[in-house]
Amino acid sequence: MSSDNEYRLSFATRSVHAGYDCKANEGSLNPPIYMTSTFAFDNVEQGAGRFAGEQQGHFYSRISNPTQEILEARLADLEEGEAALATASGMGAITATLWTLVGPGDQILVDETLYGCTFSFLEHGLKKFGVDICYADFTDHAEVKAKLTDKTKVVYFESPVNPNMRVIDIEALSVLVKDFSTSITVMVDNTYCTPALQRPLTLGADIVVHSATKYLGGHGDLIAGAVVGDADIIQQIRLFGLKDMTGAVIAPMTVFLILRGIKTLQLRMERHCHNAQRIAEMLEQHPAVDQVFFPGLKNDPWHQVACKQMDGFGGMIALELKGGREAGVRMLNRLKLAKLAVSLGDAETLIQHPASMTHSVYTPAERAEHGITEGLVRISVGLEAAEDIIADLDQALAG
Ligand code: 3LM
Repeated sequence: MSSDNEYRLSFATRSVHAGYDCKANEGSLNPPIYMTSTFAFDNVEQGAGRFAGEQQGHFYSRISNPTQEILEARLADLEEGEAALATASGMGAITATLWTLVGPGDQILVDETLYGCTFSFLEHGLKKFGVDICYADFTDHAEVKAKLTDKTKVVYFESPVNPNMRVIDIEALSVLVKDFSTSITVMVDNTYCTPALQRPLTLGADIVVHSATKYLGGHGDLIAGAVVGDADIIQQIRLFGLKDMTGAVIAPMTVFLILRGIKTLQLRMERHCHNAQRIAEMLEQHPAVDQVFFPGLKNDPWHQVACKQMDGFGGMIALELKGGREAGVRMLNRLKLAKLAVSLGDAETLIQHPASMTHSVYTPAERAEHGITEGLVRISVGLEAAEDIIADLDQALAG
């Protein structure tokens, strides 16, 4: 079904149909998996034309592949962007994009808290190549404004932020940056929300990146990523960041699994949101819990911003126990149903300790500076019955 009908189909419908026409594929309800590295040309002229970008058509699967093309069309549609690029991992998406956008002497302004490997890529990777990495608290707009310079090429953040659940006002930030300079690219990591809950491009951002390993795939059985934005920049990322710099190419079978996952994205996100709300409310009342970080709670500092830009509060919760790190470790070691594991967005509830796991690439001093406390516990609320997750957390907290 075409996604550019004049009548705009709903998100749930587009999640099932966008980008794929079964009539063009022998009626096959699900897309064919093109397991091929290369594509045969009719003649030299055609091959040369494809290499030169003068003729449409695939020529090598490091650049494009028909199965991948379907996922890219679906993601572009759901994020309301012009084009998308699927990659081998979320880090593949982030690195391919940043390698394309910046060079020596440029500055990237980022929020003070980032997923651990994103921080590591900037701090231990791009910095080595002469890119200046500057941090600001993106919930403080005056600070962001003060740190923009004529060297700033990219403004980058996650919302909600992994792992501490701050929520950054995407629209206000984008306006602020564009007022300073329209040539700065605003890049948002939308992994925690997915387009089912938040569409940064409609709020003024230029590029969205994803770890598709998480909610988009949704079943914990793959590693993948994606970038969405204007067609010309996506083409640049495909032909440089992906083709030449990272080679982070997604496999056709992985693409198939993500397309399957996305069909149930909205349904799953509704359940994740519902479960997380109940669990956050339970934790808020629990005597062993010091603080719960979840934007769906009325007294969460980011509740209003979240109401403005998100269609649901998501499935991620962070908390701090009264006994700090020691109490957190004790609780994690007592879990029975929830799995002690990194990653997020799976059917299974996953709980982890950011300071020693996902954010362990930060030194303790860097964690303190970047707003990641040592006792923080992160929950990716799964699709199990909320009461069963609550019972497990209750027994673990009783220890
Ligand atoms: C994690 N996160 O448990 P991949 N952007 C965000 C992410 O959370 C992640 C990536 C990008 C986790 C992975 S930690 C070893 C496990 C907001 C990944 C990177 O390359 O697909 O893993 O995405 O928080």
